[in-house]
Order: sequence, then C-alpha cells, then structure tokens
Amino acid sequence: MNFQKLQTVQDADFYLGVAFRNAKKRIAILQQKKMRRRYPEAVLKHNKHLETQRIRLVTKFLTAQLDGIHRKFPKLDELPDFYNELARITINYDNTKKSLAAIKWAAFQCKNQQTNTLHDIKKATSLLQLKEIRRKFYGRVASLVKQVKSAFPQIEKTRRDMKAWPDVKTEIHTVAIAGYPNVGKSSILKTLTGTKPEIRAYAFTTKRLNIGYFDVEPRSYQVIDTPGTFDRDMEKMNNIEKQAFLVLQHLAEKIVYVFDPSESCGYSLEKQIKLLKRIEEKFNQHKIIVCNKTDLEHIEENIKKVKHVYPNVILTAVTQEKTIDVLKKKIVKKLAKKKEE
Ligand SMILES: Nc1nc2c(ncn2[C@@H]2O[C@H](COP(=O)(O)OP(=O)(O)OP(=O)(O)O)[C@@H](O)[C@H]2O)c(=O)[nH]1
Ligand SMILES: [Mg+2]
Repeated sequence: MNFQKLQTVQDADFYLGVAFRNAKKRIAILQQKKMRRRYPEAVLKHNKHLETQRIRLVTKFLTAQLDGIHRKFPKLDELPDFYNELARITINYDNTKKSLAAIKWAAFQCKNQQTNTLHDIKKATSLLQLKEIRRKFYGRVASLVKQVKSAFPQIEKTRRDMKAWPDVKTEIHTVAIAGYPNVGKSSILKTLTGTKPEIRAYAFTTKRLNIGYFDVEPRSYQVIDTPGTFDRDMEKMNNIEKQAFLVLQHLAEKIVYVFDPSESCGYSLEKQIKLLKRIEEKFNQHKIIVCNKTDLEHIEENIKKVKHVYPNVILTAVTQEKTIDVLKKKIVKKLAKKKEE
C-alpha cells in the first residue's frame, strides 16, 4: 500500500475561504444578469433566489472539501494488520480518528444549517431580513468549522507521518531476511530480486526497509530486508527497527536467517546464534537458515558449527548466483508447502 500520495490537509480558514470566495464569484455572475421587472415583489423574489443559490453553493463547496478529507483518508481500523499496528505505534491513532470524525460532524452540521437557512429565506419578507439571514448563516458555518479547527493540523501531521511508511504489499507471499548487520542481507535481496538496496562495507547501512520482488510462475514473491537485532523494547526501537519487527510479526510467512561464518561482519558466530535463538523465541514462523559469504576462506569450522544445530543450512555467496538460486527454490518450496498445510 502506498501512502505517499495522500492529499495535503489545509487549515480550517483555508476551506472556509475557498467556499466563501467561490460562492461569491458564482453569485456575482448571476447578479450580472439584469432584472427586467422592477416592482418590489419581483426584486425580493429575485434576491431570495440569489441568496438561496449562495447558501447552496457555500454548503456544497465546504462540505465537498470536508467530506473529501474524511472519505479519502485511509480508514485506520480497516488497514491490514501490518499497517494497523504501524499506525498504532507511529501516529496518534485515537486523535486522528477523532479528528476525522469531527470533520465529518462539521460537514453534517453545515448541511443542517443550510436546510434551516433555506427555510428562513422562503419566509423572509424584506431585503434587510434576507441580508440578516445570510449574515447569520455565514457566522454559524464559520463557527462550526472553527469548532473543529484543531482536527485539521492533526490529520495533516498524521498524513506526513504516514509518508514515512514503507510501501509493502499485504496480499502476496512474503519472506523476510534477518541477521546481524553486515552479514549480507541487502546483498542477498539484491541478487534474489534485482532491486538495488544500499550496500556498504560497514554495518547499519540499511536505513529503510528494502523490498524486492521475484516471480516464479504462477506467483510473485515479496522479499523484505529487515535490519535490527530486536533486543530492546518497542518503545526504544527506532522507526526502521519498529517496521522490521512488524514485518516479522505480521507479514513474513518465512524468515531467512543469514549467518556470516567468516565473522567479517564484526559479530562472532556465538552472537549470531544467539540472535537467531532470540528471533526463534519471538517469531514462530519457519526459518530458512543461510550461511553467506561462503566464497571467503577459513570458514569451514563455523559452517560445521551451524550445520550441527541446523543441518538444512543453505550455503550462499552473492557472487555465485547459482547458490542464490538454491535459496530461491527453497523459499518457493517452503511457501508452496505452507499453502498445502
Ligand atoms: N565476500 C562476500 N562478501 C559479501 C557477500 N555478501 C555480502 N558481502 C559484503 O558484505 C558487506 C555487507 O553487505 P550488506 O549486504 O550491506 O549487509 P547487510 O546485512 O545488509 O548490512 P546492514 O544493512 O548494515 O544490516 C558488503 O561489503 C558486501 O559486499 C558474499 O557473499 N561474499
Ligand atoms: Mg542492509
């Protein structure tokens, strides 16, 4: 889902201004049409018609804008689990919902004001009365919208926060790649899917979720690179760690755990095994175990140690595409198996 294109939400005065200005312009055009008959009843009738149009136009412009904000904004309670959880930890969930409801309420109340005002116009007996009715309507509508004015910046803040959300698909087969920094997660993603994540020879390169796709007929697969070691509470995690955690919790059907047996990543094999244990405790989906960087030397001992605990380990080197192909086949097979279960 993509949250990049949500429309900017302006403040209350902006929408009132647009509605009042647009109505004024339209009425000015109508007023240019000269009246032929001049006796008082006809003048009053004509003015009633103009005021009716004016009230209708203001209400139409205003409620279209306000209802539009409400209608176009994603319904937080209906978001897929991943995004719903992300919403709960990255935006002011309840305030946003309340703000959207407040704006909808204001639009509804404006329509009520229109009904009452049109009724008053019908009953008016003088031009002065008509003017007074219009003045009151403008005042009431402005005060209704201003009554909920704090809702507008709240929704705009939420919209901006949502722009930082990753664009993931929630309906297709998904695997996550996990492991210590620098073990080669992004490199594996790149070779598996052809996307171009940031890859550097130092740790903590991945600053946002890297996402790639590959197809094996008849399906598409989503692969998400999930940085982070998940060794602290959610409140203490940075945004990217939170997103990664939620991917593992709500999206990934399988987790590819990457070891670097060369330890050139800067983390000992013991540490890497501990992280895998932690991930196994926290997330119960099947783990596909990988030893990466097998093109490097002096790694046999460590591979043996991993094999001892995880006999089905897959050996990869990102420069040898064949090894990544083996991983791809394994992912597809495991996900197909899951479907049968
Ligand atoms: N020799 C060798 N080097 C590799 C292999 N895979 C990755 N590397 C190197 O390891 C370093 C780290 O690779 P990344 O793919 O950025 O590692 P990462 O796990 O995504 O790192 P973070 O984003 O920091 O978590 C880079 O210098 C890569 O070129 C491999 O199979 N063999
Ligand atoms: Mg990376």
